[in-house]
Amino acid sequence: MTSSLSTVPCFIDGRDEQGSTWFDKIDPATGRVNGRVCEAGSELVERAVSAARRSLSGPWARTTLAERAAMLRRIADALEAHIDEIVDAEITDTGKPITATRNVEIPRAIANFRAFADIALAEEKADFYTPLAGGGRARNITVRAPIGVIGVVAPWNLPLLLLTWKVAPALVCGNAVVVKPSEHSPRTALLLARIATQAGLPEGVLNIVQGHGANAAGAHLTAHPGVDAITFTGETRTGEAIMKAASQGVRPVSLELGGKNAAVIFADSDIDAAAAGTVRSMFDNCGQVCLTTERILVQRPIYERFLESIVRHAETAIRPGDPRAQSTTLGPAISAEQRAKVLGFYDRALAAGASAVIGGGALQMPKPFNDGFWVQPSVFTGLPDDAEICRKEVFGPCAHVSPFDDEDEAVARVNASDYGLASALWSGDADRAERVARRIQSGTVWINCWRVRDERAAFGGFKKSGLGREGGEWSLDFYSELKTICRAENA
Ligand code: NAD
Ligand code: 6OD
Repeated sequence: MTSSLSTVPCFIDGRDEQGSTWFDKIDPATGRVNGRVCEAGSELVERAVSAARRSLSGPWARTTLAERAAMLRRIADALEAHIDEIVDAEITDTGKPITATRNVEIPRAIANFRAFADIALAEEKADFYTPLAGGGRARNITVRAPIGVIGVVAPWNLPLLLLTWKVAPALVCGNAVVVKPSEHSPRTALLLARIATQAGLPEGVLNIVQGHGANAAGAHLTAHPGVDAITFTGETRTGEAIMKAASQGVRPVSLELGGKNAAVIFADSDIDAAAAGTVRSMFDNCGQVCLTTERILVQRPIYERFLESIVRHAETAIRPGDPRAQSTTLGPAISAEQRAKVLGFYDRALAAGASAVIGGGALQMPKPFNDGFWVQPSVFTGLPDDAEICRKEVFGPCAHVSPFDDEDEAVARVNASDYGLASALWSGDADRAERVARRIQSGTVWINCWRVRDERAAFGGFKKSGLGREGGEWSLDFYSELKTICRAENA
């Protein structure tokens, strides 16, 4: 496959499509332009939605579940055959370190296709008989029907992983899809569509419209009446706009939104393991994971020891550098705006009286990375829970640490948030950890671990962290309509 990815077109009806408007793509690691991306206007979005609609009366509409599951497996195999190119494209867009991208993120993005093939095939269908008054019986079977055209609006932080998490279940349910990747991470979506088409996915079943969100490609797609359901991952404020758009035509919407995730470290925990896990949960992907820990509550007797352990682990874990070097563990923020946003939080926290235990500012890098969007991983202490940095999502590599005294206080403080996406509890007492986990208002609670993910588990958020659940059968529920077929049979 030739991929001149210095220009990134849309992909519609089985082929690359170029519009007349383009924007520059900036390499976050260097701050330099590294490509041009097509900005889809309403006309290209219209063509993509029409192509998706047409594909639903072609061969794709006649596929069986087993055939679609086999198609997903072929796509996974084909992606694997192109993994180096995909990894390179993801790094070119985001500046992520190669080790995590090559060993975790892209393999997990590919695994989504196999996982949802398995999940859909394993599902039991309801099949039962109803006795009829005049004798005989009726057989009821409940089957899944595709919804139609699914609009997927995706973020930049885990571009291919979060995109295939939606595209794979949508396809296995028999839908056609139009994806709007983030303007910051257009390349791997294009590669996915090209590779899936080469692997045999019929034309028009998977379309990519590139471009921006508000008043642009994202808004055109979500407003388009030919889109039957919308699934979105991104900021809570954008989620509100998407929900408004979905209300036109009363269309189903799934929202995976922001978080202000807490870690609670009990005095009976393994301090070293808790500190190592918490450092990872703060700084992986430069803190740009919706599940990132941004609030840490430490039980008072171990507060100082835990802070010391965090500093020790951070010293060895944080290795900023060339994203393509095997030793690098920290990449840049995604954009100049994101860096400015993160540094603004740091500055206001320090001005409000916070102490920076580590970091607290911009990260100066040597050439050729000196103009990239680097920030220091940072740990703050000393502020009350109503301080901005303890309440608002930063989406950067930082957290605020404070002490707590007992279980009730920890639960109340974790739950006193507008968000409820994920939490992590660290404790040596399994009963206590599970008791606390049940009281915490978040979609996922990890105990003595962080971001252990299984595609079969329900995933989503309480409160402003989202609407609905995806993962396992919950994804199938969103991407299909349940239909009961009831047939009378003679006695
Ligand atoms: P974002 O909301 O700025 O953008 C996400 C996508 O929405 C992009 O493709 C963007 O172009 C598009 N968009 C923006 N405005 C739009 C509009 N008015 N109409 C249609 N589309 C629009 O989010 P982001 O900055 O890309 O991602 C970071 C945010 O996403 C953080 O808040 C993070 O917590 C959240 N996130 C949540 C999850 C989750 O699973 N809950 C996962 C990843 C990221
Ligand atoms: O790891 C995953 O499967 C997942 N859905 C992560 C979401 C991260 C949000 O940024």
